[in-house]
Order: sequence, then C-alpha cells, then structure tokens
Amino acid sequence: MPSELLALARTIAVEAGELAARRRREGVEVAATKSTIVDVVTEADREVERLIRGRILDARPNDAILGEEGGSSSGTSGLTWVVDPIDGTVNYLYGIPHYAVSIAVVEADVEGEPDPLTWTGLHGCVLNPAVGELFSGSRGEGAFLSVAGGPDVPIHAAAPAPLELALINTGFAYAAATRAKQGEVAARLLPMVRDIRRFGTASLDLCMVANGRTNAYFERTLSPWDHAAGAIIAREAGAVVKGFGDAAPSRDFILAAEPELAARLEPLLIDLGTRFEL
Ligand code: LIP
Repeated sequence: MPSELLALARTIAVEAGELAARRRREGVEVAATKSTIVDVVTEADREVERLIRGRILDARPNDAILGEEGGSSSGTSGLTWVVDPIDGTVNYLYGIPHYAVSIAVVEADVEGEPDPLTWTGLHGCVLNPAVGELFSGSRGEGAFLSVAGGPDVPIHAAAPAPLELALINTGFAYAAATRAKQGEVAARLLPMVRDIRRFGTASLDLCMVANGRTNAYFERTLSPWDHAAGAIIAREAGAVVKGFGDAAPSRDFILAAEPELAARLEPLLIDLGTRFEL
C-alpha cells in the first residue's frame, strides 16, 4: 500500500494529468520563452502547476513547494514537494504523446532553496497522461508501474548488459553551445553501444531505466524538478542514480543505470568529454 504522502502525490498527478491532456486536445501554443528561444512554456504548464500547488497546500499547508513555473515557497514541516507540471514541454507543444506530470516529496533543510545535492528523496510519482502510465516509488519500498489505473506492478532495472549491447537514453540542453558539446559526446559514444535514444522527457527517461526499457540514461543541465521523482523511482528499481564521483544527481550531471554498467559508463563518458565546463 502506498504511504499517505505517495497516495496524495498520485491522486494529484492523475488530476493534473487529466487537465494537461484536456488542454492538449484543445490545442496549446507558446506563452513565453525562458532561458533560450527554444526553452518554452505554455499556459497549460502554468495552469497545471497552479492546480498541483493548490491541492498540496489544501492537504499539507506546512510543506514547502519547489515548482518549475512558480518557483519556491517555504514551509515549516521539513518536507518539500518538487513539481514539474509538464515535463517534456517541447514534446507537449508538438503533440508528441511523451510528456509527464512529475511530483516528488523530499526531506530538505527548511532554510533556503531545496538542493538535490543534499536533499533526501522520499516519494516520487511520474505520470504520462498520454498513455496512462503511472510510475511510483517510495524510499525503501520499491518501484511500481500502474497502467490505466490498473494494479501496481513491481518494476526493476534491466539485468547487467555489456556496453556494446546497452541501449542508452540521453538528452540535450536548451543552450545551443551546450547542445553542440553534448552532441559530440553522443557521436563518440554511438559506435560503442547498441544505440542511443532521445525521448525528450527526463522524468520518463529515468522511469525507462527503472523498468528496464533502456539500460542507462545520462544528461547534464537538468533542473531539480526534471529528475527529483524519477531518481527516487529508478533507485527503488535497483538502479544507481548519481552525479559525478560521489556527488548526488544535480544540474551538473545525472547518470542512472544498473550498478555494473554505471561503473563502466561514468569513466567512459568522462573520457569522451562529457565533463566539459557548463
Ligand atoms: C526538459 C527535460 C529534458 C531535457 C530538456 C528539458 P522541461 O524539461 O525533460 O530531458 O533534455 O532540456 O530540461 O523543460 O520540458 O521541463
């Protein structure tokens, strides 16, 4: 049985997902751009986040919230909800049915902005409304997939695979100069692995590793809300989810894979130049 907090996160994600899907059917357009001209936000991103924030504060008025569109609001409970209302906004804009509502609950210092380098992930859920897949997990409780409201089925990362047979997913930043360097790394890696996938939604990329649809995922320049929930789910599914060296995942780097492959892939990615100056 999911904990009370996870059950609340799932209920809110399902309602938020229904709103996002409805707005998608009605048609969406760019409301504004953010870090670069290709980093877009739609009115639906904002509306869905307002709904999520409202439901959280109705049920948990003393908790903090960190959301992609609304920023950070403080709390006194020591718990922070980390929210990406529509992860994969470019997919959402283009009508590609691969985007997600991502909600995590983390334990973080009450002072200052919650930091993925120091927070403790407790609960996470990632819902792809377009296909009705709800991934969820709680610290020490395992990871699960429920399809179209069906039963929760335990999920696990793929068995160890040799590098040359590994299917790897990754992603690219909104800044063109950074993307160019990421592309060079991907080009060098390509002949060394089975293949590379670029799905466009970090939270679902991590869930792909969690249920063995891919063997490994890595990316740089992600925001905390892009990986908070997916990292908890992938870890509970038996994957290693980390930053460079002993660091936790953060904007600097995230790698998720079953332990043996992670141990091979990290030094290789560094050799291939992935640790360039951001
Ligand atoms: C996106 C991530 C994706 C990454 C994009 C962006 P958004 O998040 O899901 O993996 O490659 O650069 O960060 O902007 O759709 O919430």
